[in-house]
Order: sequence, then structure tokens, then C-alpha cells
Amino acid sequence: RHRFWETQPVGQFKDAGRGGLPEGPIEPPTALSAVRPEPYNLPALYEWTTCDMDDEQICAEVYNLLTNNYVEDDENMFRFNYSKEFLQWALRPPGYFKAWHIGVRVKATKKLVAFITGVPGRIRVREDIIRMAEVNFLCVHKKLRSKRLAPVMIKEVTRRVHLENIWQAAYTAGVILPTPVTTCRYWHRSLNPKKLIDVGFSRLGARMTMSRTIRLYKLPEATATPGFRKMELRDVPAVTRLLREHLSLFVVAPDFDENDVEHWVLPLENVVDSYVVESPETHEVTDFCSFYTLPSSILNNQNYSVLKAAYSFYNVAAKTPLLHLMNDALIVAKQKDYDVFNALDVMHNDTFLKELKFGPGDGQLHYYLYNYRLRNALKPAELGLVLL
Ligand code: MYA
Ligand code: JJ1
Repeated sequence: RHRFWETQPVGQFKDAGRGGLPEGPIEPPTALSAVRPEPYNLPALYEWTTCDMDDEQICAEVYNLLTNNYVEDDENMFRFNYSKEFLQWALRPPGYFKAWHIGVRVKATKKLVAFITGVPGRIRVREDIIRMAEVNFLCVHKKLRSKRLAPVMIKEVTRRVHLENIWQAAYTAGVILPTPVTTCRYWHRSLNPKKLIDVGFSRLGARMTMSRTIRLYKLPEATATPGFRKMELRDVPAVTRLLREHLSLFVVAPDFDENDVEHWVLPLENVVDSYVVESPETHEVTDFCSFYTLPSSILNNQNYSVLKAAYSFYNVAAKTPLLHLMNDALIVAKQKDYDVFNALDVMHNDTFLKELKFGPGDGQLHYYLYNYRLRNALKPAELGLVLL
């Protein structure tokens, strides 16, 4: 059924439920001298290219490929529209490798027609901290689909990851592959219900009018938690302590140090927003929340071309109730003119989703590990990882 994935060191569907196999790496690492030194072969018309994301020209080519060919919803009404600034942020974290930003060009015209990336990260699985590649932005131009290019790209990124002596990876996908660590649901909180309904993102509920709907989703003008403010560079040590403590509660979670927090959590205009609660009495940072900005192109609408979406990232409610913290996150997202606030049912998110009027979406997100077996699938609430 999966001609490619059946050949890879991932949990296989046929091994499900037997519970006999041990947890941990599926294959041992090999000597670096045994890693294939030359790139895999592409069909004759195509060539490999390493995409230098510092180069604005190349960044624009990647942006254009993804804008026109990346992930859509099941009815092809919306397509992810990652910004150039977002791509540079996502692809250049501490210790990144340029060689893991892989493109495919048409030899004759040099047109960029496919892309895949990895970035390095440390991910903890139960007690063990494992160096992994986080693989994302796999994309093949619409005109080149179903030609088995994706398996070659996955093998090539794997080879380049192995050359750095890294043997595991984490990735997410909207499709079912062998074998998910867990399957999460997207939830959506309307901030601009009229636009969401006009573009077909949501529907008027039964026995609801537009004005009742607008009233239902209305939020206060200002945040409510005393000491709630934008995160600053000086907050990195405190936020790192809060986040490390919080992530220790989950079975699979990133192992973030201060450098990682500075990169992944410190606010970056139109890319990632983070807020802390600084106690007005002690001036200690007691809580924080964050979301990233990922607009979607609206396909085939006369009035609107972009849906502005915020995605819940990492949130730690150590003193303020999580419900209050996330309500303030919704308020700032509304102030900043987002149309919708999205969240997965990971970590403790299921404790605020219904209460804060999120509704379940029609999309799922499956999480995977490469070359690492878990005895059982996890519940979404046992997962402490958000990939972009
Ligand atoms: S998920 C986002 C993926 N991108 C999109 O959905 C954008 C729109 N779609 C496309 O661009 C194409 O449809 C893609 C497939 C490129 C997805 N992950 O070339 P094909 C398998 C993994 O003929 P195409 C993200 O970015 C499929 O089951 N495998 O198909 C994370 C089949 O294999 P098998 C996928 O449609 C990516 C084979 O590919 C996916 O032209 C993580 C068919 O190839 C998918 N999303 O192209 C990648 N979709 O026969 C894995 C299809 O066995 C990383 N397939 O069923 C693994 C870790 C690597 C590093 C390891 C280091 C140690
Ligand atoms: O955004 C998504 N679904 C929306 C739009 C559906 C349009 C028709 N298919 C949705 N809207 C309902 C919102 C409503 C608001 C009021 C309360 C009730 C709910 O459900 C979905 C997620 O739900 N998104 C996608 O399908 C995009 C792809 C998701 C897979 C992503 C793969 C990621 C790649 C990883 O690197």
C-alpha cells in the first residue's frame, strides 16, 4: 500500500497492536563513511539546488513556489501563505544547516519546482533527549505531482541529515502515513466572523443571524490580566525556565535552552508574538503565551484574497489561569486584526478550547517520528511539540 514508506525505518502498520517491539531507534546509526556521499538521482530533466535563505532572490523563489503549490484544505478553498520573513525565521534557527534547505530546479530553465527542508532540534521522548531534524515545507509543483519525486526528496534530506550524524526526525502531515505518534485536531476561534462566513471558512450556525454571531464572538477591547505585556529580550531567562518546567509534563517535547527561546519565542513582527505576565508586585514573570502568524490565500473569492490567522504556539500558565491567559491572547490577536485564532488539541489546550468558543475544524494534523518507535500512540494532550 505504501511502496516508499514500507522501505523506511518508521513504525509499520503491520506491527500495530502487537506491542512486542521495543521503544527507541528502529535502526542503529551507521559509520559516517557508510553514508552515501553523492546526492540521489533525479529524473534527467531536473537538478538539485541548495536554497540560500539569506539571499532575498532565492527566498522569493521559495516563497512563490509555496504560495502557489503548498498545503490546501480538503475543498481547495484556502492555501497556506507563509511569508518570506516567516520562512527565514523557520529555516534559520540556532545551529541550522544551509545544506538542509533543498530545492529541485528544471535544468533547462532553472525554474524552482520542488522543495524540502530540515532544521536541527533536540526533542525529548520520555527520558531521552534526541538530536533530530524537523522536516517541513515538502512541496512539489502542481504540474509535477504523482511522479514519485517526493520519495527522492525525502531520501536526499535524510542523507544530508545523516551526514551531520543525526539519525532521527520529527514531522507533521495532513495525510495518514505509517505510523502517527498522535493525531491532532485543529480548532478555530472566530475573531472576524463576518469575513470568515463571507469567504466560506465558517458557516452561520443553525438558528443564528449574522448580528447574533458577531455578538457571540465579541471580545473586550483590552486585556484583563494585570502585568500582561509584550515579551522582551530580558525575559528570555525567565521564559526559558517556565517553558522547560512546563514541557517536562509531556511525553514528547522539545528541549529548549535560552538560545532556542530567543529564536523561537522572542517576538518578531508579523511572524511570532509573545506576551508575558509580569507580577505588578514582585516583577517576576509568572506566565507567558505565544502565537505565530500564518495567513492563507483565499482561492476564488471576489472580495478577499487573504485570511489572517494566528496559530497558538507555546503557552505556560503557572500562576494566571490558562483560560484567562488565552482569553488575553485572543484579545491581542483581535486588536492586531487577525481573522481567526487556531489551536491544536495538544498539551493542555483541551481545557480552554470549548470555553473560549473555539470550534473543531475539518482538518487533522498527524505527528510522526522517523527512525524512532513508540510502543503506543499518544493522546494529543501527551504531546508538547508544535511544528510550524
Ligand atoms: S507535510 C506538507 C506536505 N506538503 C503538501 O501537502 C503540499 C502540497 N502537496 C505536494 O506538494 C505533494 O503532493 C507532495 C507529495 C510533495 C506532498 N509526507 O512524489 P509523489 C508520500 C510524507 O508521487 P506527490 C511536510 O512538509 C506518499 O505516501 N510523505 O507524490 C512534512 C507516497 O509514498 P507511498 C508523503 O503528491 C514532510 C509518495 O509520497 C507526503 O507528487 C515530511 C508519493 O510521492 C507527506 N506529506 O508529492 C516528509 N505526501 O507510496 C518525511 C505524500 O509510500 C520526512 N507522501 O505511500 C521524513 C524524515 C526525513 C529525515 C530523516 C533524518 C534521519
Ligand atoms: O482550516 C481548516 N478548516 C477550516 C476551513 C474549512 C473550509 C472547507 N474545507 C474549518 N473551518 C471551520 C471553522 C469554524 C469556526 C467557527 C466554529 C466552528 C468551526 O474547519 C483546516 C483545519 O481545520 N485546515 C486545513 O485543512 C489545512 C491543512 C491542514 C493539514 C496541514 C498539514 C500541515 C503540514 C505540516 O508541515
